[in-house]
Amino acid sequence: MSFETLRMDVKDGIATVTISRPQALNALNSQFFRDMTRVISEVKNRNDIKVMIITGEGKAFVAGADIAEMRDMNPERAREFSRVGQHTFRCLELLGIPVIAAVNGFALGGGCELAMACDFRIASSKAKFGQPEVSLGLIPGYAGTQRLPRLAGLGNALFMMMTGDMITADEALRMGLVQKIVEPEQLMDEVYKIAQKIASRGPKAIRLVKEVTRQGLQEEFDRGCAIEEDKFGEPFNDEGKEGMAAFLEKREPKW
Ligand code: CO8
Repeated sequence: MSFETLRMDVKDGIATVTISRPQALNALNSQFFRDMTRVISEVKNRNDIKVMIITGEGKAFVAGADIAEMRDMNPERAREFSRVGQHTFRCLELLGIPVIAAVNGFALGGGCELAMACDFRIASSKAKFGQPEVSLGLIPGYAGTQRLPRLAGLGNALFMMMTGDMITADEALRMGLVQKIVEPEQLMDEVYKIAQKIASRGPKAIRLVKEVTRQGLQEEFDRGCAIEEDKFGEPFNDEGKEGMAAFLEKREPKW
C-alpha cells in the first residue's frame, strides 16, 4: 500500500512501514499523520499482521516535525499539531502487535519521539539521535519530554533536551534508548529476523506482554503486579496449553 508520505509492505505477517519524504529528510507533516492513522487502522482490521517495523527512506529515519509547516502556525494550531502527533504515537503504543523502529539515520525531534513510541529500537551504526527543539526556540511536542526520561533516565533526557545536541548510536545504546546497533547494510535484515522471531511466538502472549507492561508502567508497582496476575491466567484457556504441550511433546507449537 502506498500513501503520499509512506508505504507499507506486508510479507510473512510482517508489515514494513517506510516513511518516504526524502527531499525533506522524512520530516513529519500533517499528511504523514493522516497516512499513519490509515496504516494503524489497516493493521487493526487485519489479523494476518503480527509485527510492524517502521523505518525511513534515505539518510534519515525522520529529521523531526516539518519546520516549514510549523513556521506559520499560531499557538493554537501548534497545540493541535502536537495533540494529533501525540495521539497518533499513542495509538502505536496501544496497538495489539509489537512495533519496532529500524533507525537508519537521523532520528531528531519528532523523529526521536516516533522511535520512542515504538516498542524498541534497533539502530544503524550511522544513526544519530537528538531533541534539537530548543535550538529552534521550541520544546518537544510529541511526548518526548515524557518518554525520554522514562527510557533514558532523567539526567540523560534533560542533557539531550537542554543541549539540543545529537548523540551517536553508541551513546544511545549506553543510555538504553536503543536496544541493538547493527551495520547500516544489515539493518533491515537484522530487524526482519527479530520480527520473524517475535512473529513465531504465541501471538496472544505477545499482545499480553505489551499490554501488561505498558499498562503497568502507568500504575504503581503493586497495581501493575495485580494486572499481570490477572492477565497471566488468560492463555491457560488456549494458547498457553498448546505452548506447554508442545514443549513437553518436543514439537513446535501450532498457534
Ligand atoms: N523540517 C522540514 N524540512 C527539513 C527538516 C525538518 N525537520 N529537516 C531537514 N529538512 C530539509 C532541509 O530544509 C533541506 O531542504 P532543502 O533541500 O529544500 O534545503 C533538506 O531537508 C535536506 O536537509 P539539509 O540540507 O539540512 O541536510 P544536511 O545533511 O545538511 O543536515 C540535518 C541534516 C542535520 C538533519 C538537518 O537537516 C537538520 O538539522 N534538520 C532539522 C532537524 C531539527 O531541528 N529537527 C527538529 C524539528 S522540531 C520538532 O521535531 C518538534 C517536534 C514536536 C512538534 C510538536 C507539534 C507542534
